[in-house]
Amino acid sequence: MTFETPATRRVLVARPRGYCAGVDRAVQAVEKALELYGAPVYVRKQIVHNTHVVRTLEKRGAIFVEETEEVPEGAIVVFSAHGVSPAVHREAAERGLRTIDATCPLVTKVHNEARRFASQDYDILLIGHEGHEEVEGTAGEAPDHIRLVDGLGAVDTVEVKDPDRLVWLSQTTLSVDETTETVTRLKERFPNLIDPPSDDICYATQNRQVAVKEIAAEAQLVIVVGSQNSSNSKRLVEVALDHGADASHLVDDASFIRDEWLDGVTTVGVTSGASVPEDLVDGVLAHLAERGFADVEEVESVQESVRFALPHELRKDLRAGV
Ligand code: 0O3
Ligand code: SF4
Repeated sequence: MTFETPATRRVLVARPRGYCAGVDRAVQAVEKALELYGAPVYVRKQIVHNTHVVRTLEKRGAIFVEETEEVPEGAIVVFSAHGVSPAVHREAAERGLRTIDATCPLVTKVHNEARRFASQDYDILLIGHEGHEEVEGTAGEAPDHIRLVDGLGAVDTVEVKDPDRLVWLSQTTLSVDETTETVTRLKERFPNLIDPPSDDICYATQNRQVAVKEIAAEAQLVIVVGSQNSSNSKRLVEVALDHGADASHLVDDASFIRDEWLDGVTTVGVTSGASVPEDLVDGVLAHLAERGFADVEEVESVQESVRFALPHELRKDLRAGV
């Protein structure tokens, strides 16, 4: 097959993109656990929402399960980056499992906020997606106090105990703009609603959205690398479409790119979600280069330097040379 290659065909790659500090830590936690204790290491739910990451870890000996009851008594289980409710910790303890908690520290921060506000008898409006693991984990910290607000549509229907003792919190991977709008509408309905002490939408989510806005303004097509169940990756597609891209698609890897998407396109934007290994982006760039998009420019909008230490359970055993 031959492809038309006008000199103007170019690719703008967003930076920052790909792995955030919480994902890096969680994936490393499984890798280190496999090195330290040997296979199998059980992981409750996908460690991060990326099919390639899960497949790669499976090949190394990780076994992914839905619930802790599937883990043999006494075995090691890693909790995913999205966090778990206290009930899951209790179940694991009852079964005598050895746990490694790979919950991102920025998700743990939201759990702590939920517990604190609940202990002060606030009702908590948790903005997030129903059924998402992070929302289930956070809601499990204070089930009697948390009311889920899944998008703008829920603003008018959510019920609260006391509208004057009300705070909002959110999932870490939402659209910043959409959440701002949801909060504005919630405040119209509940004027005494208070804000969380700090942003719950994390630095990585925010930065990837800022970066994709920049490339979307100049690209007709924005390709977002990420899996279909990755909330933050899906938000990047929406943000790209809202900020100038004519089309945007979420792809697990280069094999999902359809040639017709490139028809008439001169500038393609490329970015990736926080759970996406960089080699998948490299594959997309190679695929585009074969189709005449060899002029690649990286557009950096924010510099990132956040790093998190490995879960303490692992650090202890690494220090002891287990
Ligand atoms: O929460 P989301 O579906 O975006 O999850 P991913 O794709 O695994 O990305 C990492 C985010 C996370 C672990 C929770 O903030
Ligand atoms: Fe943590 Fe944010 Fe990454 Fe989620 S997206 S794992 S909250 S750094």
